Amino acid sequence: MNELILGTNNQDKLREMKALLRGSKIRVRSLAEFPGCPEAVEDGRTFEANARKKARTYSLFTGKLVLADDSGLMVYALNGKPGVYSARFAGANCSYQDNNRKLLRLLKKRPGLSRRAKFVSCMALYDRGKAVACVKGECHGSIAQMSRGAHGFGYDPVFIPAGLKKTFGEMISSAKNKVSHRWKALKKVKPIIINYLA
Ligand code: ITT
Repeated sequence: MNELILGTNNQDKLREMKALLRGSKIRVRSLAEFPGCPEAVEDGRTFEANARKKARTYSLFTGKLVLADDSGLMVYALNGKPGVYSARFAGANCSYQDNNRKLLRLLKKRPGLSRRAKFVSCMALYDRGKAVACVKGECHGSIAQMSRGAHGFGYDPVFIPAGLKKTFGEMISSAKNKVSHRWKALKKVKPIIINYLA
């Protein structure tokens, strides 16, 4: 029973969540081990609504304890966009690169302070359709003038965490995982998972 299903279809997020849970006694499984699992429709207006929807859908289907993450980038000068639309900012089926290009274009010629942004990760923990917990982690920073680095995924090559000079794309995964929004959310939810499974 000591197992947790990571409720994401995004392989990059899955890799990070697995790395962040390494060393704990929790037995981690992925959605890929549950063929036929329906994909949750992300139509919520907040990260929390979407995270809860994913966790509820996947925990009902698997009959297990599920941790789902809904995350994205919020740029202050763009009134919080791309926000919950982070994955499809440049349109349906767009690539990470398309999203980054669109973002850099929208912020073109904007000086330092108006490039402030934050990454948000909202994690919902549900057991067989019932809510157990919902937590949020944030990482503040700014948008670089151009894409830099090939590590990570998504908006990592254009995001510089506050107090640092490199983009997440220029940092190895262990360095990103020490300051990221996902790490902050997992730090909050990990003791809850351990306690729940005990
Ligand atoms: P699931 O719903 O199956 O988990 P998804 O990719 O649709 O997969 P989200 O709706 O939460 O997940 O969208 C997250 C998007 O936000 C992701 O595709 C990236 O573009 C961006 N994002 C989130 N966390 C990020 C991170 O740590 N680094 C870079 N980009 C990130």
